[in-house]
Amino acid sequence: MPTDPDAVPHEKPRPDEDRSNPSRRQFLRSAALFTGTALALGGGLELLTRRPGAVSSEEAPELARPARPLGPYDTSEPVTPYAQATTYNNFYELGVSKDDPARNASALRVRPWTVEIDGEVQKPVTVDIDQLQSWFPLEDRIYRMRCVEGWSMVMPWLGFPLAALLRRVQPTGEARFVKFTAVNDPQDLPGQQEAILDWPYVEGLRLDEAMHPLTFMAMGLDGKVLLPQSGAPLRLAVPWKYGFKSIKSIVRITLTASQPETTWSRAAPDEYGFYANVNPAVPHPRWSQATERRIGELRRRDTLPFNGYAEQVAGLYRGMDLRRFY
Ligand SMILES: Nc1nc2c(c(=O)[nH]1)N[C@H]1C(S)=C(S)[C@@H](COP(=O)(O)O)O[C@H]1N2
Ligand SMILES: [Mo]
Repeated sequence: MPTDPDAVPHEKPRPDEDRSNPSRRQFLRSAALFTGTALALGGGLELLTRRPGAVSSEEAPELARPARPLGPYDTSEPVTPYAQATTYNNFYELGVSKDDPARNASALRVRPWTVEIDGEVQKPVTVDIDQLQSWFPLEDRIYRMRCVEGWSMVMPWLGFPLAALLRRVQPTGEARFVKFTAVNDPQDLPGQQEAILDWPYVEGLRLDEAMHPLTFMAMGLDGKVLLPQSGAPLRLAVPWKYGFKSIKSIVRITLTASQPETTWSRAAPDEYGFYANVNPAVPHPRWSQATERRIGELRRRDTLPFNGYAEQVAGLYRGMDLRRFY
């Protein structure tokens, strides 16, 4: 058993990567300049959209927003430095090493981008990402993020509650779950040229989890438009669940009557369940979940039930055996 889960990726063994083609594509992409456009947002905010793949972390466009006091859902813990949050990532479509997603970022084309919302809804829609963003004022949320590998961060997201989007499309009486599908572009995404996982990456939530006010759709981080490695242009942030639930680069949201299959529970059903609520009392089969290392810190700290959000979310699971529904 590994002594430092941080050092052990949570996937099974993988084939060697062929980096020759991806790096050539990356070079060609980076060479192409992207013209910026400004667009007005509801709530009087202004967002500068450029293709984030074409900019370095330091130059990511700022999302102007008013300074504000901490809200009821924010942690007051120190935020993980942006340089670390954008260079230490899990995003297997862009490679399996922690620094692969940043290095291969330009392989992800984030415009044009459409999101399809379908299934058990009265108003299905396929919408351009910039239009989708204009529907909702951007909010800040400073959330803890705990990866099942045993490391954690504090992420200052910008985005909107998933509930606002779901209300807009009006779930039918049959809707019980929400399925999310990530980008599928094996031509361009180096990780999708490998059989690391079944592509595209899919995730799911129960409808009441999806409607919870903590469940957030992020489009920005630390005042800037999301970089590809963070899941641009649209990702989920569910702070009381292990990080793999927070699917990146979403292209489709489908409301369903039955529980959807999810990528990690399909890959290793004994290791990853559908719920994946952070639970220090239930070890992963190959390592303990009792403690974690906050990125930027040396000493490990205790992991909290529901990642510290028990007060807000434990009620969703009343009467459920959380060892069985892991
Ligand atoms: N599409 C997609 N989403 C994904 C992943 C992935 O490989 N592909 N990795 C997940 C895992 S395991 C974690 S811990 C978080 C990491 O988010 P971060 O890199 O922004 O910290 O993204 C999650 N979302
Ligand atoms: Mo993770």
